[in-house]
Formats: sequence, structure tokens, C-alpha cells
Amino acid sequence: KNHKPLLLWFTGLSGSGKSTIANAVEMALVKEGVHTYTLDGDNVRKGLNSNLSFSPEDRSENIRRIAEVSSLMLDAGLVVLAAFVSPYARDREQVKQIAGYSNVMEIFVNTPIDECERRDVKGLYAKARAGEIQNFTGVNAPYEAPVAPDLQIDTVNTSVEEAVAIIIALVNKKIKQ
Ligand code: GGZ
Repeated sequence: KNHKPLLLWFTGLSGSGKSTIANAVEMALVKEGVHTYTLDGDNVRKGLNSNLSFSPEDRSENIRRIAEVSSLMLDAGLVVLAAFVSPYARDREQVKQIAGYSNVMEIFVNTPIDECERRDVKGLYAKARAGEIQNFTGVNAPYEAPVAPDLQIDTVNTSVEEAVAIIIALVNKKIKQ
């Protein structure tokens, strides 16, 4: 089936639910015959960006490379889902510059830090509070919330299924015109 390429950029704190939502959206798109690829910390920071830390400079380089890879995937016609903390507004702006403004849908997974910390799925917040992780976003490194995202998901009041339905409706409008 024919569809336009698109980059869905998920930004939010560690444990906000970015990857969970992105993976569920991808499954729904694949069911519709859309060609997708998901980039997240698990597949990018272990390979392409394994030489990068969580310093502000390395985070910027992390995001820049991901934007360039995404841009190549857009050339291949894919719907790319990228789930990264991407805490700096300047870096997210650069993503749009690299991939093309009209190709990017910025989705802010807006889960408050208290909730991320309460869930603490990977135990990283506890470690950060104990001083075992430096530069941990929300604890001892900043998160610059998007001022005007294309979409904002409140994961406290919205289920994953509801979030998927909202995102899919918007995505289909963009890629099937
Ligand atoms: C934030 C960190 C850090 C620090 C390791 N700060 O919940 P997770 O585990 O799976 O998601 C986080 C992931 C963030 O990587 P990104 O490439 O998305 O970050 S960025 O866009 O800022 O470059 C977390 C884990 O890596 N992690 N140390 N200090 N998250």
C-alpha cells in the first residue's frame, strides 16, 4: 500500500512510556501494511552510538546522528518511530531541520517525574538519587519540555490503547493523503 514517509519523534523522561507507546503504534501501523522502523536507546546506543555518553554534548551528537539516520529512512519511504529522551529543545529543533519540518511529528510523552520515579521500571531513578548515575535527566540533568509539540500524551490519564488510537488517527491523516 502506498503511503508517505514520516518521522514520529517521541520525547519524554526516562520511564515516561515513549518506547511502549512507539512499539504499540508500530504494531498498529504494520497491521495496516505501513512500512516502519523503530529507533530507540536499545538499538541505537548499543551500536551506532555506543561511543556516546550522557553528557550534554554527547546527547546532542546522539540526537544528530539519529536524525541523519531517520532522514535516510525517510528517503527509503519508511514511517520512522524514534523514542529518545532528547531533553534539549535545540536538538529537537535540529531534528526537524535535518529530517524536514513537514516530515516530523513531535510527540511529547508528558509523564510527570514523580510518576516516572514511582514506576522506576529499570531502577535508574533510585540509582540516580543515590548518586550512582551522573547527568540523569530529571534528577541532575535538565529536561526542556516541548512548548508546542504536535501532540501531547498524558500517560497518567490515557491508556496505551487510547494513545495509539489518537496517534494512528493523526498519522493516517498525514501519510495517506
Ligand atoms: C537519562 C539515561 C541516563 C541518563 C542511562 N539520563 O528508561 P531508559 O533508560 O530505557 O531510557 C533512558 C535512556 C536514554 O537514552 P537516550 O538516547 O534516549 O537519551 S538522550 O536522548 O538524552 O541522548 C535510560 C538510560 O538511557 N539512561 N543513563 N544519565 N537516561
